[in-house]
Amino acid sequence: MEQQQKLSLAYWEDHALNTTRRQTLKLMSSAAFAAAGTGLFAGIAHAEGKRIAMVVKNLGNSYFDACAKGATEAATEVGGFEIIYTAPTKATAEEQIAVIDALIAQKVDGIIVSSNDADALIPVGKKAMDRGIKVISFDSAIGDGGRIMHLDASSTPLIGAKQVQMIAKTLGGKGEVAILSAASTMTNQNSWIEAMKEEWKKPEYKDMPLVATVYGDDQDDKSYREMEGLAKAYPNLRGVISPTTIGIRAGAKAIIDGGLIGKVYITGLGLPSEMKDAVLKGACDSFAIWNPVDYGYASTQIMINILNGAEAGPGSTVKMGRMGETTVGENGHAAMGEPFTFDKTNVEEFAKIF
Ligand code: RAM
Repeated sequence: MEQQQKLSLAYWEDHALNTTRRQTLKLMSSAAFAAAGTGLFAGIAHAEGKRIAMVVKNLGNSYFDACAKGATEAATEVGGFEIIYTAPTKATAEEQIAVIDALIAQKVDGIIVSSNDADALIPVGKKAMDRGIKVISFDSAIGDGGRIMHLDASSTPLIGAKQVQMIAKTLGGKGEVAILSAASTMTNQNSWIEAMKEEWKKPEYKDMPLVATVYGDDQDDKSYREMEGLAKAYPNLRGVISPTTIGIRAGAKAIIDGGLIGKVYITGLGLPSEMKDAVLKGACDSFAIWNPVDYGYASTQIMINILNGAEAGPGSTVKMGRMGETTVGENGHAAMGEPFTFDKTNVEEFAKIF
């Protein structure tokens, strides 16, 4: 069985920013976590059970593999539900719609989606719901009308502001900064970038201009090349914010390979297991993320409750199992918790976990 441990609150007060009780990471043992594997896999099957599909942006992303691990944990905990973890090979709306269409044909009971395009997925989400399939989104939202509700990992203004604050701290508030995002259609990255720009309006960032925003499409090779391109196009570049686990790890590698350590620093949203080397080598001073296992778990608990008859429209309070409960706002969005910050004081410890 998976072994779970809770870090003490005191630890987090010492090592993480914005710690609250709700934020305390529920940690999985490294062995249990490794079992998530990569790519497509199905969770625990229950012959008589209901089927919940988790459709993520693309395959081969350890962040989503961790979310799927949490989904399986929730299904196992409750019993009577099977998780189908699936995604297109490329993070495009077109391929994702084809995956969802196939799930509709298979008459699954529920679909949890991290969307590659908020608007493009509304019709297929609606089609699924018209056929009695419950649809929610998590991570990257489907627009209104294409899902019952959306679970954000955390508050969007907080995630955006935190990333600007991290790079400002590293650079002492001075120097050119660029954003290396995922795909230009992705709802979550776009709303975080908007929130970053809000934070950026504050006078303390006047000597830290945003010079460019580029897109690596959540592909390692494209993100790496975009980082190389930024360094060439902006010789005075000092910082990069990458609000994607794929972008930040590829960008950090390009900084290391390009001999840019000490000249250009990257921050953003990353997995400790993928960012450990970059932090220890000095390409990244600090970065943030929530626990993706908890996130997949919380989303699946919500779906299970919906399948069991719970309301999840604006104004309702939805239950997330061991993650507590959250309230759905007028826009159909609810949030799970708050992100954690990692740096050289804690990255090695958490790299063993996710
Ligand atoms: C990547 C994906 C995902 C995002 C994380 C932070 O894995 O783009 O949607 O939430 O980064």
